[in-house]
Amino acid sequence: MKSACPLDCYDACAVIYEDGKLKGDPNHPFTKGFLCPSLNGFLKQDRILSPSFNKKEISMDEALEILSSTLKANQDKKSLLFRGSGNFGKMQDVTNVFFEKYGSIFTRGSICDGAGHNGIVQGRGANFALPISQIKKSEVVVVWGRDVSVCNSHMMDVIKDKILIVIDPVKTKIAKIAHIHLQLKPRSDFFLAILLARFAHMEEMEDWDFINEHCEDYDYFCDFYQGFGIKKLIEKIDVGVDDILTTLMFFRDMKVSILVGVGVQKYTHGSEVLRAIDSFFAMVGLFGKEGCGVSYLGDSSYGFSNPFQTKAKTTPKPIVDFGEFETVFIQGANPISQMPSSNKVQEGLKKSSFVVYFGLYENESSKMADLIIPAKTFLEKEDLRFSYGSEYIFNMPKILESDVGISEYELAKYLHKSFGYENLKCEDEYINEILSSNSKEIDGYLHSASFDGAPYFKGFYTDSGKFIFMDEVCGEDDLINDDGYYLITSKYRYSINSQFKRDNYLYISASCGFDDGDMVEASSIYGKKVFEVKISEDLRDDIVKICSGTLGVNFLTSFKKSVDGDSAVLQEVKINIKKV
Ligand SMILES: Nc1nc2c(c(=O)[nH]1)N[C@H]1C(S)=C(S)[C@@H](COP(=O)(O)OP(=O)(O)OC[C@H]3O[C@@H](n4cnc5c(=O)[nH]c(N)nc54)[C@H](O)[C@@H]3O)O[C@H]1N2
Ligand SMILES: Nc1nc2c(c(=O)[nH]1)N[C@H]1C(S)=C(S)[C@@H](COP(=O)(O)OP(=O)(O)OC[C@H]3O[C@@H](n4cnc5c(=O)[nH]c(N)nc54)[C@H](O)[C@@H]3O)O[C@H]1N2
Ligand code: SF4
Ligand SMILES: [Mo]
Repeated sequence: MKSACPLDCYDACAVIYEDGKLKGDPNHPFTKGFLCPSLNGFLKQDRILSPSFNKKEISMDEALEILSSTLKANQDKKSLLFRGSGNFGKMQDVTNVFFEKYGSIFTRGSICDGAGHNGIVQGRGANFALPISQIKKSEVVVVWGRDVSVCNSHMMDVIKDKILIVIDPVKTKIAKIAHIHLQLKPRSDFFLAILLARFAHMEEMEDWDFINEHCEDYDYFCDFYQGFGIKKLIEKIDVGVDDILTTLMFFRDMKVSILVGVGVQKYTHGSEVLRAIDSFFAMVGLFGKEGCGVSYLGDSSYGFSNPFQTKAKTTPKPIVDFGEFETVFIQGANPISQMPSSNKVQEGLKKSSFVVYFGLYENESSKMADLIIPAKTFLEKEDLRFSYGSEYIFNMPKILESDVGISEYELAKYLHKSFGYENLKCEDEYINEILSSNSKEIDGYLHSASFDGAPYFKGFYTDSGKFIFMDEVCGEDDLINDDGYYLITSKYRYSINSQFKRDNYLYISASCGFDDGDMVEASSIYGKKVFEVKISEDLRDDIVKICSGTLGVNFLTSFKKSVDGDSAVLQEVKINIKKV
């Protein structure tokens, strides 16, 4: 039977479950039958088999009764619904319906892509990814702060024969095969975008027809970028000017796509980085043209009906203070590992009197929970999913029966009944409502109907229908001048964040004086942790890299949020290292 990978990933692979095995669907036009190590190992992964309360195994009926009675007893106290992205299915959101009625606080913003998304929406009005069909038409592909070979592996096949430019402080696998690799200083992408705009102006590359017809405030943007001195910009970026000028020349008369990842925006001014990249791209008139565009993690649900939208009160996700809440309901998340500033998260959760963990696997967060409720896997429940990296959407029917766990829908339904709230709609009704609101079938696969030709070819989604250039930057001065290494914390090939096989190492360049196998204490102003060193030839000598999901990495990261977008600031920190 056909389904889709439920994991939080650009690719959203089409999957077939057959003879007890998961296989890629060979006919899918983008993912073509190949699955990555994470999903290939999915069925072998040890999962939580039974609920438990205060470390004692209990039945699901008992767990639900404890959940409901404790929620009732605590209803006049503050409670938090904390959701992660362990499963990307839309039906994860159904618990919103109960917790809104119950009066819980929800989180807003993101520990992932929120800053960049915000910057895009400010300029374009809506954040669309480029459909794969458009990227195929590009002549030049700029991979900017995205580790395509690790996080978006099916894209490799689409772009391998293009002119490739990679902008990344790390020599990633794709950087090694690129025509140009701008191995810039971390956190300098904003300056690079401004420098590209300055050089484009000097080279008279403005597309005046596009600017006059489709954009607002170009004069302000022009004054803004002219305010940055070229010499200072080059110093901040720290790559050769010839490569930057060659990169710029590809934007003249060629079809260019820029694939931007979350790497560029894990900073206080993360929103402005995307706004600056977009502003440069609009200036040279490439939005809305065939084979051209800036593609980030797109708003995949744009245009779809959302029956789970709530008006609940919210608190910014990256700096949520768990200790303020008597009850914390954690769903599909591992906040102790994945939230920035693990010390704060741990302290907070210790203070809460009732922590519920609703997930598939044991991890740091389940260990701190009073009540553990196992979830069902994507094969055991009805769902559908969108993709933030392509135009495809998928039905994910229930394929297997299992005695283990409970689905998000069944849990929400139980709580509704137990609290005497109005019944939820049937599961199928929700799924059909969402699917029928904005999908179309092409050659046997579902697409989001919002993708019709090149995004923005009919204009932008702002009130005026025009692109709005940037003219200021906030948070750019939060530059860290402290001593130490920049922290790069990106993704690992064999895990999806903290799920599956997690990495263990701190990677550093050989020129920094450490050896493979050294045990080092890495410290920042937020915390410290011991890691084993692995030497990497792919890094600049001013950075250390520790992957997402590595035990303890977020003891080093900041308790801050981006100026716009309420997003995590995972990389704005300097790290000191000493051997232990
Ligand atoms: N295998 C695997 N795939 C995944 C995931 C996973 O954990 N494992 N996670 C999924 C999730 S949740 C997401 S959000 C996506 C994210 O996928 P990506 O957008 O690729 O995110 P990251 O790996 O965090 O960072 C991407 C790149 O940014 C670079 N980078 C870091 N700092 C900077 C900087 O200041 N400037 C520039 N230009 N580059 C910088 C890093 O070196 C890295 O190569 O991947 C998804 N796919
Ligand atoms: N240092 C550092 N920190 C990071 C990042 C980084 O690059 N570096 N990346 C950030 C990003 S981009 C993201 S998206 C976040 C991710 O952070 P989280 O959303 O917390 O992601 P995971 O670590 O994947 O944990 C997901 C949990 O979901 C549970 N789960 C899986 N499937 C289901 C299901 O069907 N139902 C339920 N109820 N639970 C399920 C699993 O038990 C798993 O433990 O981390 C962020 N944190
Ligand atoms: S994690 Fe990504 S690449 Fe791997 S199977 Fe799922 S969608 Fe495909
Ligand atoms: Mo993410």
